[in-house]
Amino acid sequence: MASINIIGSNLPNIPWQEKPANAHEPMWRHAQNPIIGWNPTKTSGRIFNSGVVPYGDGFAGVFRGDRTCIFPQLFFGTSKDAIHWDIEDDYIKWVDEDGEPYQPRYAYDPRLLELDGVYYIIWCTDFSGPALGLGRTTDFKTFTRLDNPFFPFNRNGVLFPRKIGGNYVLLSRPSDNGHTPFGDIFISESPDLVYWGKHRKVMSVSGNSWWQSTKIGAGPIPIETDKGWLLFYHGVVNTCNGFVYSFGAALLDIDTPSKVLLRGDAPLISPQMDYETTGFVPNVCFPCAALCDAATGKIAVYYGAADSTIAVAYTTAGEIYNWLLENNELVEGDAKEWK
Ligand code: BMA
Repeated sequence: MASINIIGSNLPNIPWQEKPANAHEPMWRHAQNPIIGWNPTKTSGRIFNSGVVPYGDGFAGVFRGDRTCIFPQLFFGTSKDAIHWDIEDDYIKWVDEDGEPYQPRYAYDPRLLELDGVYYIIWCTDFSGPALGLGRTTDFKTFTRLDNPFFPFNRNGVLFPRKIGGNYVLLSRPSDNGHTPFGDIFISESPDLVYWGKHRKVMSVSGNSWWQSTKIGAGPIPIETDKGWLLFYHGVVNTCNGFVYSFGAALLDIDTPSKVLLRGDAPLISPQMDYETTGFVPNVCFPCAALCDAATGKIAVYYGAADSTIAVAYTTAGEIYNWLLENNELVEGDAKEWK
């Protein structure tokens, strides 16, 4: 087994279940999935694609909640064990930097991270069509919305958890105004979270591994390791019956993350459990968050299942790294820097 180490904090209270003795795959599901089921709050029929972080002596989350009218907003929640969540009934009310109300018309698929003592949230918002929304909080009480980083259309904004080469770095997927039958992962840099540039392409869809042949998008915040940035990302195939969302993994260069070092040819999790194949949108496994423990290499990935519930899957950095080494399928061009 080749070794790999997570660079970051220890998280001894990470939710965890050991790999089942009969499991062959590098990732295994939480046995009591989904951890957040249907109708979890008074105002949200479905909570799914969401962000979680360690916070205080427990955990905090920013959740995508589709309200009974379906229009999604973001909701705040807390947990002692990152499995059982207490989610507020009322959605997050955003203010601008002057403290004036600045509410997105809709908000979905949040990613949440801590960077230099500030919690950032990036989501898909309405900016004359789907675009990236960006906000921050230090206490999960006041949520300040910043200027939209990009013009429409764009989804799946994912910030790196530290500056690289002095700049903030963001993955995203330019899209269209609808359900987007295309999509590659791009990267951009900013000195101040306001002005963005140095755009590069990171990864393209694959013509060979069909699970990721229609579109791909970054998932949880990339995990720093001594071998590179570990990225979980979703991949989509268009079938006779519509899109199927799975997720896999790649390893990006630590100093130049537009370079792909390894990319798995197969999905790690693909819809097969009832809660993944049946729901509001069937056949969707959509990861938006991961918790990891540097001391042990344990990783818990949070994913939305069938746009209806939240599920968790477990792995370790070592499992994924060795699987990537054995199942590496760099798509033509991925290994170079696309300028
Ligand atoms: C994408 C996003 C996700 C959703 C997925 C499957 O375009 O809207 O929120 O999980 O479609 O419906």
